Order: sequence, then C-alpha cells, then structure tokens
Amino acid sequence: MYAQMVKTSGNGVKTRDEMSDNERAFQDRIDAGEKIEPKDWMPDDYRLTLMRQIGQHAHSEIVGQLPEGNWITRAPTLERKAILIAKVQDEAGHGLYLYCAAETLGVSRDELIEELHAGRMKYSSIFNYPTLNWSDMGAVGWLVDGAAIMNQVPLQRTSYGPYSRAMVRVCKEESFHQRQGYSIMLKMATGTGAQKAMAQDSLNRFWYPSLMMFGPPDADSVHSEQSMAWKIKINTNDELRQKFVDQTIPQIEYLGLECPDKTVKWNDEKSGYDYAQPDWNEFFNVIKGNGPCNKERLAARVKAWEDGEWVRDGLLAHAKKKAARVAAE
Ligand code: BYC
Repeated sequence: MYAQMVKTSGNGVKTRDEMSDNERAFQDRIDAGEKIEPKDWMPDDYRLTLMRQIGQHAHSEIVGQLPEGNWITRAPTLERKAILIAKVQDEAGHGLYLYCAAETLGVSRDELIEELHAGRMKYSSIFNYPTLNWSDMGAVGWLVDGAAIMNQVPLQRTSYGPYSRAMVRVCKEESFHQRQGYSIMLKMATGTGAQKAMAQDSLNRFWYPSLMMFGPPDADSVHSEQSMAWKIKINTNDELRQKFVDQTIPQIEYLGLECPDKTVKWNDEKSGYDYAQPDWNEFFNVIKGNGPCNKERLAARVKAWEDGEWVRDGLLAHAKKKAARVAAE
C-alpha cells in the first residue's frame, strides 16, 4: 500500500481556491496551531508525507545503531562502553516510538521494514559513512546527534500529534548523546598529539556529511514547500544547516581544532557564518544507494531481520496459545 500511495504524492501546494471544503477546514486547523490526531480527517498527501518522513526517520534511528554498535566492544574504558551501550539502546527506542507513530497513520511496521529492505525507502545519508576509529564515536555524537537535534527540536512543534510527542522524548535523549560525543572529542583533542590528530581527522571526515543531513539546498528540496504549509516541517533545510554551522564553529574553536572548510567566515550582515556547500553530487549518489557503506548497512539490517524470525514466530505462537487458553476458560 505504502509504495502505491507514495507515487501519488508531491503534487504541489494548492491555493485556497483549489482546496476542497475539507482541505480548507484542515488547513485552517493547521494555521491555528492545532494538533492533528490519528482519527481526524486529513488529506491523503498529508498522511503520505508523514508516513514517508516518520518511516524514514525511524529507519535512520535503527540503521544509525550500526556505525556505533561497531565500537561497543572496543570502547577504551568500562565507563565509555556503558555509555555507548546506553546510547545505542536509546536509538532502538527512538526507532520504536517512530514506527509506532507511523502505524497510527495506517501503515504497519512490517510494511515499512519491507520497503527499507527492498531499497524503496531511505534512511539518513550520514549512516552510509564508515566509523574508522574511536574518535569517530566522538564526532558522531557531537556532529551527527547535534545535527539531528537541530532538526528535531522544531519537530516537537510539528502538526501531527503522535510525531510531535515522540520528538519530545527523543530530543531529551539526543541532547545527552550530543554531550557524550563532545566529551569524547574534548578528551581526544586535549590528549596526546596523536589523539588530537585523530580528533581532527574525524572532524574532517564528518563535517560535510553532517551538513548533508539537513537535506538538499532549498532550491532542490521537492517536499519543503508543502511540508511547511502543513507544519510537518517547521524550518527549511538551509535554515537548519545555517543554525548548525553557527552553533558548531565556536565548538570547533573551543576544542582547538580546525574547521575543514577553510572558507568559513563570520558575516555580520546576516549574523551567521558564510560556509562552503558540501558536494551535492556525492549526496545524491549516497541517497541513491551508492555511498561507501549502503550495501553493508542494508545487508546488516536484512540479516538481523532474518535472524530474528524465530523470536517473532515464538512470540506469535505464545500469543496464540494464550488466546486459545483464555477462550477455552
Ligand atoms: N538522507 O524534499 P527534501 C538521527 C531525501 S538521523 C537521506 O528536502 P524532506 C540519528 C528526502 O527523503 C536523522 N535522504 O525532503 C542520529 C527526499 O527523498 P524521498 C534522521 C534524504 O523530507 C544519531 C529527497 O531527498 N532525522 O536521527 O522535505 C543516531 C528530497 O529532499 C536526506 C530525520 O529523518 C538525507 N540526509 O526533507 C541515530 C528527521 N535529505 O523521501 C539516529 C525528519 C533529504 O522523496 N526528517 N533526503 O525519496 C526531516 O526533517 C526531513 O525528511 C529531511 C528531508 C530534512 C531529512
């Protein structure tokens, strides 16, 4: 159902005159800042846009466990290991809240997972880059979770009730993730020369991919206009990217590291930094499935799903037996 319906979405923003009575009343509720709840009437495209965005967000959380999970066994201390396990576990929880929010729109979790495994649904481009050493755990927490929060804080005000409520909890946990990442970076950047060089190398590799997390430039963003009219998105991709750069440059300076973008310069007029765009050809290539780790990530998810079949079967068999017992009483 998801795949068939998505083909019909993305038809552009309707003017008030083009809207049906239902659509006009719906837009009025959005404009008045009301939350839309699962049983309320909503335009098909609103439902589809949310299924796509929340579904892809859920997939990002689950796939996002892989690059960090890779380092649990090699964390340098017991404390760092415990923190990393907690963080990776949080991501599973975020995936769960988001799949549940998507289910309230009428798409099952199994269906969304099938779409992911078939390569028809996306997940965040960032997770197609490898984590090569321990300081990458710092860069991921600091930059990747930092970019995620920048995007998710406004989403707490998104118009769809279940999504906005899921975001409240996710944001609280993400801010802990961001701090644990910065704490690793601080330790590395103030350590030995070799450790500082590792921190710099991680920043160099994760800077541009982090900027890509906010999506293509506004001029190339197909969904932004309609999503913003429906308050599914609160800010444009470029607005959030700018806020991220403005927040991160002073943090780089505090670490005593160098921004890989040598053109970064404070601009008094716009009260923000001017910065270089990432390579957008690379981004489009990554989201088409051709990034450094796309195949590996998807293969890991498919294997986990297949390996877990006996658990799902066992739970279903148990539920069936229990229901039969209750019925016989
Ligand atoms: N990666 O019209 P646009 C996290 C796609 S990670 C892949 O601007 P939209 C975490 C886009 O889907 C963050 N694909 O789209 C952190 C569309 O293709 P489709 C996850 C991308 O939806 C640490 C096409 O490009 N967060 O949380 O208006 C550990 C055109 O783009 C990307 C969310 O998902 C990308 N970076 O705006 C674990 C937040 N960017 O779908 C986990 C919620 C764009 O038509 N999502 N595309 O085939 C959003 O806010 C929006 O969906 C985006 C994109 C800003 C990402």
